[in-house]
Amino acid sequence: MTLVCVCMYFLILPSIGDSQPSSSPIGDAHGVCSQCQHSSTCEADCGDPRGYICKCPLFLTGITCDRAYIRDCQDIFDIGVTQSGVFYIQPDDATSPYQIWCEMDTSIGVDGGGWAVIQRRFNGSVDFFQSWLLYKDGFGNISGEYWLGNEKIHALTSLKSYKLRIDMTTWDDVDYTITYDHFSVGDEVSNYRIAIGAKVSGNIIDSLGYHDGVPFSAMDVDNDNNIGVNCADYCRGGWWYTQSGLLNCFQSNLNSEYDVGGLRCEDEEGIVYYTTSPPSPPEWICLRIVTLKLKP
Ligand SMILES: [Ca+2]
Repeated sequence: MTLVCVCMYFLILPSIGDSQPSSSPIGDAHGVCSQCQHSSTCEADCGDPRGYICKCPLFLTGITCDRAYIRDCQDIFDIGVTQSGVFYIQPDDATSPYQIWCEMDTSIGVDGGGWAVIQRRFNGSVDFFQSWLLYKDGFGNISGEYWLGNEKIHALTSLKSYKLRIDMTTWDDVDYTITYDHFSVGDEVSNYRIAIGAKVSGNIIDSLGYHDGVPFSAMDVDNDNNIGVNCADYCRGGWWYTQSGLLNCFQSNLNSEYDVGGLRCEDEEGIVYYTTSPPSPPEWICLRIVTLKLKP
């Protein structure tokens, strides 16, 4: 009897949250290739009992490419990868691998390379006024604008202590940066409560510390302490909104709606970051580009 070994090559480019087995119409029809996961490629192999093998992308392993053996972008940087791009990682607390943009640019000095990007915005192509569930799972495009997802951020920051760096560019093309010595996000039971350390460097004041210890809120889940107002709905984003005294909802609102041209900046709408601390009168910058990234 002649063994006929028929498999199709295919490649699926997944979006955020992709953890389902890859599939192809022909593969599914014959039960072939159905176990290859993530963006692995199925290849005919008559020496394998399944008749095929899954060829894994970089850093994925297992016969179905179901897990990653790299935990964060620093691990990738440490083995000599210096090109920024999309990679699979799997922190210890993550149930499956996920994709993330690793920024390997060393031009920013001793801190360059090994940064795991958890949020990136630069052209307004992705709507950030989203539900709790989407903020939980993540949304957008890993090669473009995205929110990594609170579950994935929690898994990553449970691994070890991470620094947070925020890079910002205004509509007037002024660059700002700030680095904190610690950043972590709790689990869903804590409502993804944020913990922010101290500012260690940068050319702008700390306006994220105001949100330290605060649970996350989204358009459909109000965890802020502003009675009668859902800050996430009112301020058009998903963030660690809070109220302190007469201050309202935020000192930074980096997941708010993308305000092209900063036209609503005067009304503190759009992606906003305060440049003054209470009790000084509020002044703020409105942003065209913002990135949040983590490094051990
Ligand atoms: Ca409220």
